[in-house]
Amino acid sequence: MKRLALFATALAVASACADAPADAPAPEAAPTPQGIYGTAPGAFAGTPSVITLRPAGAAATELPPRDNPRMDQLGLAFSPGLLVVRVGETVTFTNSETVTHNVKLALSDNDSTVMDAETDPGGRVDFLFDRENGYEVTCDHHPGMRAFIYVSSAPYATFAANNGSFRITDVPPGFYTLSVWSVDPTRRSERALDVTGPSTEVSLGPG
Ligand SMILES: [Cu+2]
Repeated sequence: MKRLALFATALAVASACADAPADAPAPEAAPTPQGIYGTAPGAFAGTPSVITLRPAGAAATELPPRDNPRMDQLGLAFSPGLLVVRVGETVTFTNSETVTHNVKLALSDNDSTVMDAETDPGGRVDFLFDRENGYEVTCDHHPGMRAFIYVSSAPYATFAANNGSFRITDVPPGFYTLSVWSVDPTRRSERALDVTGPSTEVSLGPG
């Protein structure tokens, strides 16, 4: 009798293993990204898309003041190579090496030059950005030196990765307008976005 009972128990266990995968530990799921994330059109001519988010409606978002953003010239390169600036901010361009550089700022949309200044070794030049747009940054002396600045009036703005993926964090729930800006005007778009929780996925198309 005892042997039979043992056998029955073993059978029950075997069958439980075979048809009850719910007991097996679930494979490790990737954590859901926090914030607003997704894909936008990829980089165009080497410049990634810019994603901006502004509250829909009249309520303006107060942005805390911050120190002037800075872009340095070092090692025959601009650093950082991509910079987001708020409308009304002044950017300080510095030259941290022993060769003379130049900072030329041109509006991305029509290539008009808004600043063209020499930066001596150890020197600096400031520029106040009062107009929302993309700006090509180059140095007359070194054609390989390039950077890009996007000036935004939105409280949230970020460059996407070259493949278009992006993420914006710390966005309170509410109604927003999400915009994609690209050097290529045909890739620009705008859509309404209702943020209801800590994680919102958005597909803005390959463009
Ligand atoms: Cu230079």
